[in-house]
Amino acid sequence: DQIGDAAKKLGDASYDFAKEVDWNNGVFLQAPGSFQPLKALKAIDKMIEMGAAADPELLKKAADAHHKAIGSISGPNGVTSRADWDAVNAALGRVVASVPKQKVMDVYDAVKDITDPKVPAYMKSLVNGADAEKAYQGFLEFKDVVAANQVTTASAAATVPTGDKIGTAAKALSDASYPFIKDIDWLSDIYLKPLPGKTAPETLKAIDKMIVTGSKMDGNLLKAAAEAHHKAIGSIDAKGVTSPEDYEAVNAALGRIVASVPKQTVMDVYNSMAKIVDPSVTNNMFSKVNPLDALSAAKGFYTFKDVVEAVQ
Ligand code: CLA
Ligand code: PID
Ligand code: PID
Ligand code: PID
Ligand code: PID
Ligand code: PID
Ligand code: PID
Repeated sequence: DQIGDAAKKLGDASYDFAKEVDWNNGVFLQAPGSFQPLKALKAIDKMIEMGAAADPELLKKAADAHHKAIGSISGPNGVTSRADWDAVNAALGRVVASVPKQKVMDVYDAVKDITDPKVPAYMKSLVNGADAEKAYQGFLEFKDVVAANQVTTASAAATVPTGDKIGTAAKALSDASYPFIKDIDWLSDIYLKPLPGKTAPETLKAIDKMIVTGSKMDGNLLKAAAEAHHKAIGSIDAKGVTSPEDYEAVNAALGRIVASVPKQTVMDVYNSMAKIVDPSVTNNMFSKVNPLDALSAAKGFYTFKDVVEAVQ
């Protein structure tokens, strides 16, 4: 297709740049400017809306391309192979083309809003500037091909199951865990702190398991889960906490996407996360909330998971 061909040209223009970026640099965990959680949540909300509008099959293929690319990483900078670099660009170009232009621009504008204008120049200073310029020229040509292949209307909303066992169980889980949700400091910057003692390549292994899981999930249910998060963001209070109803809808939606993949796939995520999250991190989270609320939430979760497993 045209986007695939254009991605090869983009690769010619951008792979030198890709090799010079230190993908393992911890700086990419930081906010790209001053820390503004509510504004950052707005930017993420725009990404969620774009993800919900994207073609689920193309999202799956993009996830597969990322998984494959992780498998061909070499060298200290963590760069993938030239062929996989091109394949990721092609897959993302197709995802972008599957949503109306305005949804893409909304992400761009919201990210710009939380990005200090000095950040791009700083990023450029870490690589060969001429190669960054060459990559950008390549991107500008690529985006014209994407625009020429872009849809003009958004896809239909997801179909949301009703009256199912997971929906009923989500009500009980949400009643048991909403007090815990209200105890959590959602606007803290602690969630952007590095995981103690873990390197980027180690962390990427766990993310890879999530990518593999996401690719196997039912596309309609994933879309529904993204829509539920978007709605929940719309009802947050000043402390970032969503309404009880929207929280319940998120739990139901996540229970359904978990049930749409084999148990072992879910356990692979859990086990890989357990390898990188030191118990001190979990204990620290626990120390900041009312312990009775956390225990009630945990009890609710362990009951909920049996319902999910029975449907899985
Ligand atoms: Mg989410 C999970 C935040 C968007 C899909 N997500 C999580 C949690 C964290 C979070 C609260 C990971 C850390 C953790 O396990 O804490 N997500 C979060 C934010 C946003 C977002 C702030 C921004 C909008 N997510 C989002 C989108 C999607 C997902 C758009 C795609 C549709 N997210 C997704 C999945 C999962 C998460 C599939 C998880 O599996 C993970 C999670 O919650 O695992 C348990 C603990 C969890 C909480 C504090 C909240 C849930 C409370 C439960 C139901 C009860 C509590 C149990 C117990 C006390 C703690 C967990 C025990 C542990 C051993 C499992
Ligand atoms: C400017 C001035 C003009 C010239 C110009 C110009 C530049 C415009 C630009 C630009 C626009 C632009 C856009 C970019 C957009 C990036 C979008 C990223 C989206 C990320 C998403 C993430 C996600 C997920 C995911 C799916 C999940 C939801 C999420 C489900 C269902 C200024 C040059 C034209 C770069 C969507 C993918 C996992 C949130 O206009 O004169 O330069 O760049 O998890 O959804 O699972
Ligand atoms: C524009 C203007 C509108 C019209 C429009 C428009 C276009 C927007 C577009 C577009 C946005 C867009 C984005 C693309 C992004 C591609 C990103 C590629 C990333 C590849 C990576 C590969 C890798 C790895 C990996 C992880 C490793 C690092 C690597 C570590 C820690 C402008 C059309 C709407 C194409 C990251 C995965 C293995 C490097 O908006 O008018 O057209 O395209 O090895 O991580 O090692
Ligand atoms: C300039 C002037 C214009 C021309 C121009 C120009 C240059 C702009 C540039 C540039 C922008 C730019 C951006 C770059 C962005 C790279 C982003 C990389 C992200 C990597 C991540 C990696 C990671 C992980 C991971 C998970 C870990 C955290 C991490 C935990 C909990 C100035 C040329 C356009 C290079 C996210 C995945 C392992 C961080 O605009 O005229 O030149 O470069 O380790 O999670 O640990
Ligand atoms: C233990 C001991 C027993 C008792 C027990 C026990 C506990 C087990 C547990 C537990 C398992 C468990 C699992 C959890 C799994 C969480 C999975 C999260 C997945 C996240 C994903 C993220 C993503 C995306 C997304 C889609 C994108 C890709 C991504 C596309 C196509 C120990 C109690 C049984 C919590 C998949 C969603 C946006 C990466 O066994 O005695 O306690 O918890 O962006 O894909 O866009
Ligand atoms: C288990 C054991 C196996 C069998 C199995 C199994 C089950 C795994 C499961 C499961 C995992 C799972 C995960 C669920 C997670 C739910 C998370 C809910 C999060 C809700 C949020 C709501 C909100 C917001 C929002 C953003 C705001 C904050 C809030 C900010 C900055 C165990 C079946 C495989 C259900 C985050 C979105 C508005 C609070 O593995 O043997 O069954 O379920 O307002 O952000 O303000
Ligand atoms: C313990 C002992 C057992 C019993 C038990 C127990 C407790 C475990 C616990 C607990 C785990 C736990 C986890 C919590 C996790 C909260 C996660 C919140 C994530 C929030 C995010 C928010 C954000 C943003 C956002 C984007 C911004 C950055 C942020 C930028 C660029 C010990 C009870 C089971 C509470 C990610 C989205 C706005 C950070 O196990 O016997 O009690 O709690 O602002 O992006 O700025």
